[in-house]
Amino acid sequence: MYYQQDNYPLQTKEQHIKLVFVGASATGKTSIIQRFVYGVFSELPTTLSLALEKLQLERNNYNIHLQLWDTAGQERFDAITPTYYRSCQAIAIVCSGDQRDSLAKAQFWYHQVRQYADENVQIALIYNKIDLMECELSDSILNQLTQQYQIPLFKTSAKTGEGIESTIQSIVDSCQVNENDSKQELVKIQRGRCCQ
Ligand SMILES: Nc1nc2c(ncn2[C@@H]2O[C@H](COP(=O)(O)OP(=O)(O)OP(=O)(O)O)[C@@H](O)[C@H]2O)c(=O)[nH]1
Ligand SMILES: [Mg+2]
Repeated sequence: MYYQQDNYPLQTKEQHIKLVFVGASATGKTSIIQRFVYGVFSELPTTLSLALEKLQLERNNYNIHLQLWDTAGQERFDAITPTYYRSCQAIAIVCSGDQRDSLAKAQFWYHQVRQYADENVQIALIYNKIDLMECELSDSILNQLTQQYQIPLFKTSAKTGEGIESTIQSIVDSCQVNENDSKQELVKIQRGRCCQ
């Protein structure tokens, strides 16, 4: 419960946000989520089934129940992934400079999301591994794609943490019902994890 200065209880609104991460294998989906939720970066096995992180976030008068759905990027799982789009508010499509085909794969995911997800779903492109010196994907190619699809582009490094909080914060913002609320830092107050 949150109180205003005059001690009248402030009405807290609840919001549920399901954010699904898709993208080619080894672009860093799991690493981004682990960095955001636990603040760590470590070598992880490839994802072979859906992993789900649950967080409760406090933001202004909102109690946000955020679910981060981590999908398997290997092609053999491509047919399963759309089943996770059901009732999701946002989808983050991840690509990275060291995965040569990951932008083409991002285009594939974009069209699949448009086909299977709710038409109001928020879609974002995340370009991960910006700490790497050699990047296969130029800014102009990335901007061209995001302009064409009219989706925002975020740049992150799960390794250094750069852009991780602000990216997820922006995606959560885009799902917020009341756009007039002033911005505050997300405060993580609860965590939970499960797998399927
Ligand atoms: N340099 C660098 N390496 C990263 C970064 N993010 C992830 N990696 C590495 O990239 C590899 C793949 O990372 P994952 O997070 O497992 O990738 P994923 O997209 O979840 O892959 P799948 O589970 O197979 O779909 C691992 O070796 C990570 O350590 C980053 O920001 N910078
Ligand atoms: Mg993974």
